[in-house]
Amino acid sequence: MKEFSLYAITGEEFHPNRSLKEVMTEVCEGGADIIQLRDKTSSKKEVLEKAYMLRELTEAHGVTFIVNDHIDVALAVDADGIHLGQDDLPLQEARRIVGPNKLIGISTHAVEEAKEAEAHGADYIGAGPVFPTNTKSDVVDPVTTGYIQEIANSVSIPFVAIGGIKLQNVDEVLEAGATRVCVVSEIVGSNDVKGVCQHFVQKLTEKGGA
Ligand code: TZP
Ligand code: MG
Repeated sequence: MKEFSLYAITGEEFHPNRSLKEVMTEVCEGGADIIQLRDKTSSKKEVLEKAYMLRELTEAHGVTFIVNDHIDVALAVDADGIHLGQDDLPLQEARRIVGPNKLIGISTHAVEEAKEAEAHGADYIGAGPVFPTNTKSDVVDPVTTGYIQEIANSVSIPFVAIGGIKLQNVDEVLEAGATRVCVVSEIVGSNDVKGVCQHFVQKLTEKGGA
C-alpha cells in the first residue's frame, strides 16, 4: 500500500456543531494520508451517504479512504479499503469478498493477533489502544507503548498506533517504534482541525526523517 503516516478517523460526536464534510475537509488540508469513516450509530443508508461524500472529498485530495465495518458500503462507493476488528468478518472471508485490490486493515491488541493478521494477508494493522480512551465504548485495557515496541519487532506489514494519542504524548509513541498514528478525538474534536493535523504531520515527519 501507499506509504502513510497520519491516519484520521471520523468521530461526529466530537464536533456536534460542524458538519462531517467541513471537518474532514480540514483533515485533508492538514495533511492526513488516510481517512476512515467510522460510524457505529447511523443507519446503513446514512452511512452510505456519508461514504459517498467522503469518497469524493478524499479523491479530490489524493487521500486514501477506508470504511469501518461495512464491506458492502466500501464496495458500493469504491473505497480504497475496509477496516475490521477481531469480532468482525474474518480476514479471509473479507478478502474473498473484496478481492486482492482493496486494502484490509485489522485491529489488534496482542502480538498473536498481529501475526495472524499478517499471515492472512492484512495490508496493515491497528495496534492499540495505546493509552486510555473514551472514544471506543467496548475498548480493551490499554496495551501501552510496550505493545508498540513488541509489534515493531514482530511484524513486517505497516502498523498504526491508536488510542488516546494526543499531540502531547505522540512523541512517546514514536519513541516506542511507531512511524504511523491513528487519531480520532484530538483531531476532529479540535477547534483547529487543520492546525492539529499539520502539527502531527510535522512530528511524524521529524521522526521519519531522523
Ligand atoms: N480503536 C482502538 S482505540 C480507538 C479505536 C477506534 C479510539 C481512538 O480514539 P481516540 O479519540 O484517538 O482516543
Ligand atoms: Mg468493526
